[in-house]
Amino acid sequence: MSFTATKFAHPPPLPLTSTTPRSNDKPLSFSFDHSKPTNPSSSSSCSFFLASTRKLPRFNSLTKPHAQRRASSPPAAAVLLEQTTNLLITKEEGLELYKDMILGRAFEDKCAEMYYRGKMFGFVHLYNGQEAVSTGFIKLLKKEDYVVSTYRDHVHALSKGVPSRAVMSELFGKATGCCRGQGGSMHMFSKEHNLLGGFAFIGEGIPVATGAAFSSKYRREVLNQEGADQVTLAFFGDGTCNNGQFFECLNMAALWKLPIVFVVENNLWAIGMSHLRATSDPQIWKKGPAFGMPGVHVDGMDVLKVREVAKEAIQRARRGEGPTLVECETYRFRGHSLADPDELRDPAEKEHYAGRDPISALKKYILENNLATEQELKAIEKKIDEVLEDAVEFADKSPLPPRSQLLENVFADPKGFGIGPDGKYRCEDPKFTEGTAHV
Ligand SMILES: Cc1ncc(C[n+]2csc(CCOP(=O)(O)OP(=O)(O)O)c2C)c(N)n1
Ligand SMILES: [Mg+2]
Repeated sequence: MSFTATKFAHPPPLPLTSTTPRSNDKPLSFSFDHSKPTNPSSSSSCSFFLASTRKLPRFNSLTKPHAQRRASSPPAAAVLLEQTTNLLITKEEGLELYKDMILGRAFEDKCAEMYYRGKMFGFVHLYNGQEAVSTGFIKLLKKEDYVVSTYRDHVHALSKGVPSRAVMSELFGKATGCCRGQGGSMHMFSKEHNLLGGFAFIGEGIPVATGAAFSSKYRREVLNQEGADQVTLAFFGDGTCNNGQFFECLNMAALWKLPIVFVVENNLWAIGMSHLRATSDPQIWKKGPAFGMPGVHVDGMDVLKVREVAKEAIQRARRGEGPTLVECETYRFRGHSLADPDELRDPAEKEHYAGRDPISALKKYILENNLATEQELKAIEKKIDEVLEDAVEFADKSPLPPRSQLLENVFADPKGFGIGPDGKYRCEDPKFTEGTAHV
């Protein structure tokens, strides 16, 4: 069986790509078959797909085992990747993945320590448990490619190459941070690394990512810039998939065949709301085919499987074949934010996923396949510890931003508000922070 997207009776004019085929002009290049999964990720996923231990008697169909639900539901346009017989990675690749995942995990642990020591303020959302997604996708990118994240963004920034020093300093609110201390935990940004944020409002980054993908396509096809083959990755959570911006952007991305991958990090929870309770059809990947793009489900606790799916989706985007929706089933090991006591999730569920720790799984794979020795892995861990000690020391010693920075990047014309007729920043007035200055 092959999936062919329905053709529009009257396709709307496409301003950019009159010479290139529409995404729905030919069948998608992925193969799919519901009855016979061909992808290792998908076949093994049946045993744990949406493996929340939460039981919701009101929604009987959700409490059925996944395989049963699958058999009874009408065939949807599931898109499974072609079988890859060889999942092996080279030693260099294995060590690169391991290093990145250890960096992500250790950075977040250090971050928690510093938060509780009072070194950073505001909400801080950690990524522990989800490392296979960031590493599996971002390590395949070129520097020119774009990444758009959410408030759970530290590790995406690190995987994209933003130095630990710059991320830690940003968390400390220091002038040496990647946003000069003005963004904080939820707004990591780096022009140099094409990290387009860090967004606190859920779903807010998806249109930004779609716009970035549109810009690459526009520069390549309209402005004839040959090098403009950037792929954009948009990361967001399961809860965010019930937000309208998600649907609008899937539509535009498929319509214009944009070079983007929508990466859903389905950790089964949106703060304290279970995904199974909040979503009419919890299988998010199905929304891809509904818009005429492939939708793929992958075990997000297995970096090699994520990488396999990511490779195809990224290459597909770079080849000009359009967007892909990838649902990575993952789990966050800590509360929603560091302010969350995490009392709502079932301990059995937490334990289930703790047993599937993506870092331990990669370590096992590396050792069992003799890609590296225990000592080599330990050396990486030690090196990362040193990098993080250095990052903390650097952040701690860095200066706070000057008060004059307070209103920068807030108004297009700072003279209208931030700078008075005397040429001085209003915020330099001591009364400014008391709220009594005349502005
Ligand atoms: C537009 C908007 N509405 C509500 C919120 C409050 N909020 C913060 S996080 C969150 C849950 C998001 O869950 P999910 O998308 O699954 O991401 P996760 O935190 O699990 O990574 C909500 C509703 C918000 N930040 N923005
Ligand atoms: Mg979530």
